[in-house]
Amino acid sequence: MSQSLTFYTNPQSRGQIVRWMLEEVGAPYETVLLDYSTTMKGPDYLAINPMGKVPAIKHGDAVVSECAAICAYLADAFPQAGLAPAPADRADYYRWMFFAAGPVEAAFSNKAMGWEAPPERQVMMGYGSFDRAIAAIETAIKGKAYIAGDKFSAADVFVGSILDFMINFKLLEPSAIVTDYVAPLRERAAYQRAKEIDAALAG
Ligand SMILES: N[C@@H](CCC(=O)N[C@@H](CS)C(=O)NCC(=O)O)C(=O)O
Repeated sequence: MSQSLTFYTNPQSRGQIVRWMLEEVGAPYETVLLDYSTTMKGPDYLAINPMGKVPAIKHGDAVVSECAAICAYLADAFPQAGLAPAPADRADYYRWMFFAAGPVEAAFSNKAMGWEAPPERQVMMGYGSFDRAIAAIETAIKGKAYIAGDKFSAADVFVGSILDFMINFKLLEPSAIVTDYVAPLRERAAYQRAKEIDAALAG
């Protein structure tokens, strides 16, 4: 018998990344909707994610939080979906997923707050500057449909979502390189299903 799969989210959150991944995986899952100020900070959910943040998943007894970790976990837990390269071919897959989850996330968060390190301090910042971080991502996607090898993977769900998010929140004016990469991802049936589900839940 397959293990239960529960998705903890709020439709207006980074949970949209995991919703897209879940729709790509295609396995049945139950959604638990949480409210920012009440249920997300209640003891039941803090036992799932002590940060009191969404998203998180529970798969059988395994709990995973952090969007990138959830995407990578689901790709491995459901190999039949074909969303992770073979272990020997995961250099770009790990590299760019971790880069987007760490340095790029920090770069856009700081930008959203209106802050950037002065040039002489950028040597200390994991992302250097916002523009440097985006330029690095562009080297990985230039002229390519997928960021890791020649097949769509969880890395495209995560990196594509981060780019999509920055564009939607007007933190990034997309270059032709970024547009050429993101536009076909937005056409995917699973992406569109996920967005429709969250839009309907957000009301
Ligand atoms: N690093 C986390 C970030 C999760 C996060 O910040 N979620 C926000 C919504 S987008 C949240 O739950 N905020 C509620 C709070 O901090 O109280 C991830 O990638 O999953």
